[in-house]
Amino acid sequence: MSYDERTFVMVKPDGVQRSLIGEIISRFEHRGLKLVGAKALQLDEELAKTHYSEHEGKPFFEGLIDFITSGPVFAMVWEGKDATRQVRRMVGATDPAEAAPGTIRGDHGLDLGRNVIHASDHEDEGANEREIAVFFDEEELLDYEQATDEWRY
Ligand code: RTP
Ligand code: MG
Repeated sequence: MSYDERTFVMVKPDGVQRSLIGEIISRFEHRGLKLVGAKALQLDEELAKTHYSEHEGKPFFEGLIDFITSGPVFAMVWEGKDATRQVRRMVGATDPAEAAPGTIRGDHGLDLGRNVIHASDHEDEGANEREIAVFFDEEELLDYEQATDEWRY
């Protein structure tokens, strides 16, 4: 298992409007993951459709694109042991109404269409690397040691 696996995370427009960026960053920091890239941006329709291309043609697709382009998002790359799977566990089930309390969605939402955060799917092989490449150039990502690394692993 790789200790420097990277995964893509994005606070959705509802999370930005509800001032949850700091709360979400704190959770990943406390878990022991390392932030290697971050930026605030406004998705246009083209970028939104590229990001969610797997859902093209589904009944919720147009609504999803409208929502994700409705305001700024906060995109991040987090690094650590088993990062993709561990972040998804922390994010919780897709529908916040079903997400376990203690997860980000389970603690911060009630509605499927307003679920605060996106994270790469660990069951979709390579989704993390593909999504990172959609949002970040390689030179925007950091490779650095933290003095506390040896206290994590
Ligand atoms: P995400 O990609 O946003 O992290 O969410 P996810 O993996 O948990 O769920 P996914 O199946 O990839 O769905 C993407 C987003 O589409 C909306 N959705 N609506 N109305 C519906 O049946 C439905 N299903 C999915 C959700 O906002 C979900 O996050
Ligand atoms: Mg998904």
